[in-house]
Amino acid sequence: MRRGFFQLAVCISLMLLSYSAMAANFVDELDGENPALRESAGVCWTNGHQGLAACFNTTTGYLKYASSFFPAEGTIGFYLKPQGGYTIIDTAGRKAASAGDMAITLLDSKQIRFRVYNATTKEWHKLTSNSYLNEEKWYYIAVSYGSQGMKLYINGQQDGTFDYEGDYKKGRNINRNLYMGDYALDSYSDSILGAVDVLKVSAYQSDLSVISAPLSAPVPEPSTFAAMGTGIVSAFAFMRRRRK
Ligand SMILES: [Ca+2]
Repeated sequence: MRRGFFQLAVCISLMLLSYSAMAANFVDELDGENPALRESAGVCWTNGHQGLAACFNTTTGYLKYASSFFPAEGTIGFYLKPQGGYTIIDTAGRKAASAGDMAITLLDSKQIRFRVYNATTKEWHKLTSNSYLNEEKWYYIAVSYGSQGMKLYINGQQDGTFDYEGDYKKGRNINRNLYMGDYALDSYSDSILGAVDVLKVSAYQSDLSVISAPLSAPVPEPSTFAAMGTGIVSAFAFMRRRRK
């Protein structure tokens, strides 16, 4: 009896420990200007997935986060309502890549591409979504990177095919700032167009608390119920896949 209680206590402690280890270590709700958190230029604010969202209606708008927000390995997630443009997140800028720099972009085909640069082979490791996104619809995008390799998730489901996988190299430039929208330091203006909401960053790879964000939206729109249904179906599909 006492031994059983002890085992239960150990079990609960381990669960709590693993839960705290899974917690995302940085969340930006993107509910408006916040100079203490990040710099902003040319960004508008609109009704978001949760509260407000950052909107990008020119190719020069950006939000800039200090390099401390960009872990050497981990998971990054955010809601995206895509309309066009190119750069969603960039740490290097065009033609200035070095080890570990990464970018998340929206292709003309409305596929998501996640790239990490290998300075040894001078190649970008490119992982491109098999899903094609629709405009005016919210998606939850997450990427994981580090020693376990690169992974891409759309609405909680792993997605993507490598155009070039090669020898993935862990690590990054410690001093790289993280830009959302246009990378302001290069000579290109190529921000995504559309809206981004709730940026989550975790120093843990494949962090479930970042990958499996709920799709339910508090914004009362008829399409919300369809999105919730899709989210629930996705969650079940995800759980079924996890069990295998
Ligand atoms: Ca928000």
